[in-house]
Amino acid sequence: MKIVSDTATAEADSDFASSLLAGLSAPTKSIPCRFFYDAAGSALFEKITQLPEYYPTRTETEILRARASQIARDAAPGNVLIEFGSGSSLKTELLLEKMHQLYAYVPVDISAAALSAAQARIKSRFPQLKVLPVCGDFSRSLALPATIEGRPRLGFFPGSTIGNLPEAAAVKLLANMAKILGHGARLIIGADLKKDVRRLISAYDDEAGVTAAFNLNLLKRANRELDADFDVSQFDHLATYDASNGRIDLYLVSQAEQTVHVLGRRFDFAAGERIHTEHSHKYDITGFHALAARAGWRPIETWTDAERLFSVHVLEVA
Ligand code: AVJ
Repeated sequence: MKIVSDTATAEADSDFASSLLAGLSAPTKSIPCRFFYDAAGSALFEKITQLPEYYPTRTETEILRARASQIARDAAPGNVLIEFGSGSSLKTELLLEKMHQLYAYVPVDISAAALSAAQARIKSRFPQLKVLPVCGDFSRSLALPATIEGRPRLGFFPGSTIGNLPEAAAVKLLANMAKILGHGARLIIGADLKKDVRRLISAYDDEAGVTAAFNLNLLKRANRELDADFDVSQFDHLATYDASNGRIDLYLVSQAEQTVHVLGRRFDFAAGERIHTEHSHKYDITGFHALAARAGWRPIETWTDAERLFSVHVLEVA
């Protein structure tokens, strides 16, 4: 596989160590949510997407299935589909099935392993399709393959992954995507919608405890990879809704006063003390359009499901 690489992957190994030490040293403890996705965490996330309470994946998939033909019809002939993050095979395949005019599919991911898995999957389903993987960090400057120069571009950023970012960072990422894709490009992006708080919280605190296991896996991962000694049974999963910021927050709550060691450093926890592990922002449609506009995107279309649980937007670089 030909991979356009940058320095980001080489830094990934020490990233968990330095981020965890920094996050646990701060007055308000936190661990960045990107560390959820080791092999165990990715498997747990797959299970989350199947949960009865977790509506986003199935709702977005339903919207894309209903709109795939329209998306294909609206796409310029000879265009290139550029997916930011390559983990969402089913949703991508729904588009690729209909986009017979596509010049190439360009999955962009920071993980070379995730990219080659995605490439193999897409190649076996669509043997004729040109797949041009790019290994790199799409929150930084990133070069697309030279062979797609001058071709119309359609970006794809499903999953409401944008919701992980606070407002300023979300604007920055969307602006960077506009820069990567270039003038006149379009972006199909999924954004979870505001709704009844109980419904929101149950999506992040399911009956079967899969989201709890997903959250607690951060501590297990630290034990596996960073010689940490978290007693995982002494931490609870907590999901709250912060109405003023319009977001779900995930925490790990220390059940007791305890001491933990990570890479030889000592961290003290008070009973009830929290480690913040994830933001998941929820939007209304006008709010999402305003956010996109600040990043240089003009809304073209917005689609939702009948229950208005989730939204998919088509944006164009203004
Ligand atoms: C992958 C960021 C969209 O925020 O809903 C699911 C991650 N965390 N359950 C989300 C997640 C807990 C998910 N995103």
